[in-house]
Amino acid sequence: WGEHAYLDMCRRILDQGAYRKPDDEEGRYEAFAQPLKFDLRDNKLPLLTTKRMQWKSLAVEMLWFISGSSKIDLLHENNVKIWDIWANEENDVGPLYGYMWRNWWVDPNLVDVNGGRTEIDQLAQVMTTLKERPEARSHVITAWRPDWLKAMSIKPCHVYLQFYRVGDEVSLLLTQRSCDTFLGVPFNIAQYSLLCHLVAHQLGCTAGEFTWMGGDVHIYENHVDQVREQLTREVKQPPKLKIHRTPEGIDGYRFDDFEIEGYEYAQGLKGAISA
Ligand code: UFP
Repeated sequence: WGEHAYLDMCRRILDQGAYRKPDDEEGRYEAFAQPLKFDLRDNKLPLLTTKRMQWKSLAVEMLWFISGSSKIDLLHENNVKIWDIWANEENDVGPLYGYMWRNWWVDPNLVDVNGGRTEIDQLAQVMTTLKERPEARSHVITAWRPDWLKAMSIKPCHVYLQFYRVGDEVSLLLTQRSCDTFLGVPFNIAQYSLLCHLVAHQLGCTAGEFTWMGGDVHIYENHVDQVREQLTREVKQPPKLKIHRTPEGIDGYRFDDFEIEGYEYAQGLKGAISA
């Protein structure tokens, strides 16, 4: 469980992982199908403590996913630049992630649907079913769309979300197909845990557990020194998330509604992106 399990996974990949070095790509150590679990109860938020996490960037990116926009203006309004390299001159990164969650549409030329283009807001549907039929086994959001991959600036990494509600507790499972263990994964774990907290908060519930399932889980060769350094550091208790306002809907949260309490972190560790 928790950060210890994340660090154990890193150690396993470095010590026992398969080494691969495709032409023109960074070499990496890999493992396949790795699960990790994080306890979100009592408002815990799994920001890693063995290095400083970029809380604002990861939270704002999640708010942008929730907004359903393919344009990165919301990121810019909050001074977050992480998507700039993927955007075109109109600030558009294509129909991926949040756009897929909120604006999935069926092309009548491809699928026989009555009444032409049918739009599906997967996130709104999940909010409704979690409220009205908590025991349903289909609180699912998918971001993998084989027929649209060409229109996306990158292939979505987080492809499958499933919520689960028992009583007033909401849990989340994320399946991530491709996982940069040092840079991407800690970021993704924290931001999808935030999503679980927000969905629970909207429903008047609390968050239970976040389960992360990594598919192709890799540590790039140019991150190995940083990971080895991180493995020597002491793990602290995760911080807590406070949400100061309950907006009308899941779209209504803003970054300044959130506060992180008791975040004890070690020095930040930098690494080059090898996407
Ligand atoms: N990656 C992550 N998390 C993300 C994201 C990308 O770990 O949120 F957007 C990493 C995974 C992989 C690379 O190392 O970026 C994507 O490359 P590919 O599409 O070839 O799998």
